[in-house]
Amino acid sequence: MRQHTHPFVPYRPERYDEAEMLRRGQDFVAFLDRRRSVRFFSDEPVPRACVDLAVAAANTAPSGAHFQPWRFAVIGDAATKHRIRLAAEEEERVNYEGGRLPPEWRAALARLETDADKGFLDVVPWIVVCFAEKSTALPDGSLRKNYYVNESVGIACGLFIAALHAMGLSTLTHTPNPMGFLTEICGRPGNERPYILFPIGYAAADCEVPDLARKSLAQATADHPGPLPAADRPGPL
Ligand code: IYR
Repeated sequence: MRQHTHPFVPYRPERYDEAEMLRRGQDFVAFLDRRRSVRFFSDEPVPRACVDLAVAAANTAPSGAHFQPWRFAVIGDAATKHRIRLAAEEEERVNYEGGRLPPEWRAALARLETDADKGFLDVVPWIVVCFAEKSTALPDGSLRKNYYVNESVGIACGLFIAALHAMGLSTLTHTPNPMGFLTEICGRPGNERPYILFPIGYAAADCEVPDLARKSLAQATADHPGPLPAADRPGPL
């Protein structure tokens, strides 16, 4: 028996035979590979319970020191969604039309056909803003520093996105820049900073997405002993 200074409990994750491991892995990849970021949403209502389940999924993420430095603000009222849209568009107009996005960045975005119009923020039934807590206020009033905040919150957001996909819902990893306005609109304290804004809903019946390909497995893998074959070398984005 190991000696512990703190409570530990047994953990026995599922095991599968190798054929079953591969089958499950393939199914999971196929499921994730069907996900796309969406900018054309339906205004059809989505149960709040679905959003709550996505937050519950995010809340399973590993985190630095298990400090779980995330907060998901859930917004469903039309007036607040509209305030967010107006503030996001104001910033994005400076980006797209005011020259704040450098030419290289604009060129990288061209094939996504994004612009300063964020009308989807009015259309979606839900907006969720993930906030990252650099520090957390403890019940005794003191501030506890959090560790690996970006890594932890990034993983949580990945699980959040996957959970929405599992429920047949769509979202967009939206980062209106700068997004300090979300702190005020969502009424969050100063120790939290807006991390990602997620419009959430069903994809519109006539939704389209850019015709993009994912990197091949070889391009995504770094354990090749020699240089990648030319065909597998990452090309220009
Ligand atoms: N935040 C802007 C610009 C933008 C930046 C990247 I990098 C994208 O992948 C997409 C958009 C916007 O939301 O339009």
